[in-house]
Amino acid sequence: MKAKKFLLITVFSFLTVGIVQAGPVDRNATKETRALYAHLKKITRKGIMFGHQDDALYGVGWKYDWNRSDVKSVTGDYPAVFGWELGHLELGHSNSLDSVNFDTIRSRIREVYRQGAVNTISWHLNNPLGGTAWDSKTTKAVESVLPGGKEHQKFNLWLNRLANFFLSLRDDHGRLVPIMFRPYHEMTGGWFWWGAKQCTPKEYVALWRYTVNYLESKGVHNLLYIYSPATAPNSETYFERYPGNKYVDILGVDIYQGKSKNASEEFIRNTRLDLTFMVKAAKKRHKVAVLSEAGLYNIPISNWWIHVLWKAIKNIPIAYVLVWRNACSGPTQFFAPYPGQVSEKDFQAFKNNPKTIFESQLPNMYK
Ligand code: BMA
Repeated sequence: MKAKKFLLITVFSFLTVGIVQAGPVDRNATKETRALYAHLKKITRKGIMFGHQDDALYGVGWKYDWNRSDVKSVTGDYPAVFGWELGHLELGHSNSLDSVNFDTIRSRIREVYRQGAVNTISWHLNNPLGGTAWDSKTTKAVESVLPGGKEHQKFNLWLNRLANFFLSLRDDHGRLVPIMFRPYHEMTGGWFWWGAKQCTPKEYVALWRYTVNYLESKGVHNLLYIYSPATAPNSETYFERYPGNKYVDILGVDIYQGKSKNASEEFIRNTRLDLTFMVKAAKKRHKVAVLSEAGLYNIPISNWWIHVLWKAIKNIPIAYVLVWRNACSGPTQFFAPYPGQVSEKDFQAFKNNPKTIFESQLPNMYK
């Protein structure tokens, strides 16, 4: 009898630990956020979701039309993952650093959720010591926002604004919209004020943990946190600034194709290298791996989607790949094709690949 009881308790604790480990790091995450996390894990058996930054806001030659998207104009379907950017929200401005009104972003995020697709948010927040996210000459910015630092109070105000935005993302029933949040990205590079040349690993980890704890303390429970370094030569570099399994839900990486003669081969090699160790690490930690940003600037290679991108991710169980924005103004900058663009046909073939997932092919991600 005793032995039986012991066995039952052991099995039960084992199961509980398994369940706890498998859920989001925020133990109070909403039901829909938990469901999304479970689906992100499962979807890799079906294929890889396609994502596009700012897809529903503007594209090449247009902006703010409802129900318009360059990806949809080319393929007939929306991306499965929509990326958004919150830079300048921290300043209390009504427009983002890309001149998009935050109310517009909010309404599009709600619409994407209503349509059943997935939202992810990046944040190129200004340097607290002055200048933009790219103002990275100082090594004191991260230290300045941590407890005891001279910009700590200001930073709390910035985090309050961020928390309020996340808490304002609600569906028609008042339920919070789940978001994959990707703060302080590309920290292995040296171009942002939170980068590897700008702060110590200890400071970076403190910044990350402070942010997660702060948002949770404000009642924000609709986030999955993505850790997303820039291309890393190995797993040691990748994990050098890792905030820990209790603070990260998704392992991401940002990899762009460069301009060298063998850039396509290099892109395929680097991407497969990083994704392979990430997928292994994610499995061990009960987490998810994604290619959080990727792309070829202005896509001059007509068969890039099938011959380069697909080769870089094929047979690797990542939940999604997201390409960067198609800017409507300023110097031309696009990472997804638009009607007439040289890679249009190839992108249609990429869409028709049974292993890529666009919006209409998604299961219900929130149940
Ligand atoms: C960068 C560029 C910038 C933009 C920023 C945030 O990579 O696209 O033009 O302001 O992302 O969206």
